[in-house]
Amino acid sequence: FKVSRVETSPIDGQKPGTSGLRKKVKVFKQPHYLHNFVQATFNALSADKVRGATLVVSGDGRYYSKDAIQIIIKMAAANGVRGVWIGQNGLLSTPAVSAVIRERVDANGSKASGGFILTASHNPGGPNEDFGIKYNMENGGPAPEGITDKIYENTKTITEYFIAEDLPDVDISSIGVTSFGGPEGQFDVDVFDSASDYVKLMKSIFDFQSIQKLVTSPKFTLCYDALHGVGGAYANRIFVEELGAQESSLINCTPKEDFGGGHPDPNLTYAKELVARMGLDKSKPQSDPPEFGAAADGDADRNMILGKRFFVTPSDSVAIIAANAVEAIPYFSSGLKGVARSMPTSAALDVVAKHLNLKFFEVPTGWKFFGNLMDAGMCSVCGEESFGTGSDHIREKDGIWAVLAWLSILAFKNKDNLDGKDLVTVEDIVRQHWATFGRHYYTRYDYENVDAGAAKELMANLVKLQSSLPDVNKIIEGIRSDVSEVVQADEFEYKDPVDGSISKHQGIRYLFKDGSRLVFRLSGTGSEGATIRLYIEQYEKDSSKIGRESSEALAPLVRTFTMTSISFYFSKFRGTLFMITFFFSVLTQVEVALKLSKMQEFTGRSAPTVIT
Ligand code: VG1
Ligand code: CO
Repeated sequence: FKVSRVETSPIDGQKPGTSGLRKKVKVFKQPHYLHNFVQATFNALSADKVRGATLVVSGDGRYYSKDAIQIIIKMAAANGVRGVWIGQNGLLSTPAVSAVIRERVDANGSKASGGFILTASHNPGGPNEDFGIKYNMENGGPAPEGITDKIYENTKTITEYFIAEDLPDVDISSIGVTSFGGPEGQFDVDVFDSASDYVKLMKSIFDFQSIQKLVTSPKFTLCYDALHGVGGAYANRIFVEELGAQESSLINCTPKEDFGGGHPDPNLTYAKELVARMGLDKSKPQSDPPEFGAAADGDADRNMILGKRFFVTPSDSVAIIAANAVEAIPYFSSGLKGVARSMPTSAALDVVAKHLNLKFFEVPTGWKFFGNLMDAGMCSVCGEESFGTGSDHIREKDGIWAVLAWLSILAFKNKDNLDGKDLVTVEDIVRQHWATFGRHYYTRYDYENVDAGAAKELMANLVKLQSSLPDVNKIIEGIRSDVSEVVQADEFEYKDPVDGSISKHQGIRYLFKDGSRLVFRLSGTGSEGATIRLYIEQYEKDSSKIGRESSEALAPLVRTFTMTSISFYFSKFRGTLFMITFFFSVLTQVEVALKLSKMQEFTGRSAPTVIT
């Protein structure tokens, strides 16, 4: 092949967000759009990570992935890359990319020095929906801010890119190596099985035999919902072939370019079919729901964990995994090096860390901040409130890992119960955890696609308020007198303990004397307008009060809702038991938060778009 130099000019708005560049497919299809970003990435890396290097390119299989893969192959060839590895049909989950970068060695003995992940994660896919791209480094983790800033700078000054226009499209549907000759020698495209490296890694972490005993026990049933994302490419191999689950345990496990028209986000709003099967939808009563349920997002790095008629909050999930890891998961048998959570995630993990005397870190939102801690051997288990959980086995959050972690805990707690005694259920495990460590009531309100200018003003106003705590407390007292006092209010700033780098403006915090927190953040993963996230948390140690509904417990921070919001929720969520439960929580509103932030004044919204 020949190398063509193509003249181009900068395109606005190519700033990578929390997890890469995410835009509508239509935006990505504009001339030079993807090309500029890929070349800007190559130019941001040191030359040895490009020339002569091996790169992974794959993703969740969403619409436009196949075209993007062919473009990136041609650009990699033209930029002197030696080999590109592609998961069959372009499919690799985000955690599998991380695993492949870290673990895979090809027939020439080469390892990858990084990779492009093609996904917009939990955002819908299809011609009118989202596409995304991000670069992961040699450690298998997302590029740190130093690199993503450089990529963005490059997109603002780019004048040219390189591409092997005459390189034929490579058949990525069949496994095998295709070689081409270029000006700098041989160039290989290696199409390999999407699952085998990942499955091998999982088998080295967990005790598959004991999980299999649980899964095949007649007393135990499970349901896994991949929401038509790439998780489906792993679910059959792991849950059915390796662990002996019935095929009927898997739903929506065929990866689709448009996720079947759905929203591949594993929460109680979007994972409808699973939520119904687990007996959490009152309009569809189930006589005997499965013992265990889980769902994944488009790229299978997120997870939702459910028990029979029971929801496990992601903040609790990571705390419970950390509390049980050493006993239940062989990979951790010699102890945890430390644990970490993102700032808006509830402090359930903090309490476990304290009890177990573990190193603990609070980092900004986004997985890239955990990577440095893990590389330095300071952190084993970490998680985010946004349904992300993982460990230092890779450098991404890992949806299937989280499911296997929960199955390991269930298998361990039930090792003597499989014939005879009653099973210890998911709900039992969570309630026991609350009884030991206390409970963090938690909820998140998202205001999606609001006017970007208004969102900025709202945030600026909250920051301005922070200059005087007495004033803040006066305002809050005017809103409600039964809320405890704000003792600290700031914008979260993080100094990386490993490399000393500083990340500013990572969310606005209001910390109350009784341990409650209100956090406000702007999302960095949306593709249109702005999304304001409001996180509300309250800690309860009194064991007589840990069994309440979130709504009841959060009441001092909340109040009666306006009629418009009530009818909104009623029409949107009518029918599900969970939503009925939440209906009570929305009958009360996050009054302090909303009045303090002047949410409705700034955004014109009387209700959030999604509650998790
Ligand atoms: C969201 C979540 C964050 C997560 C990120 C990427 O970011 O809040 O916790 O790490 O998505 O997850 P933001 O900036 O929109 O709040 V994924 O599964 O979309 O890669
Ligand atoms: Co994701």
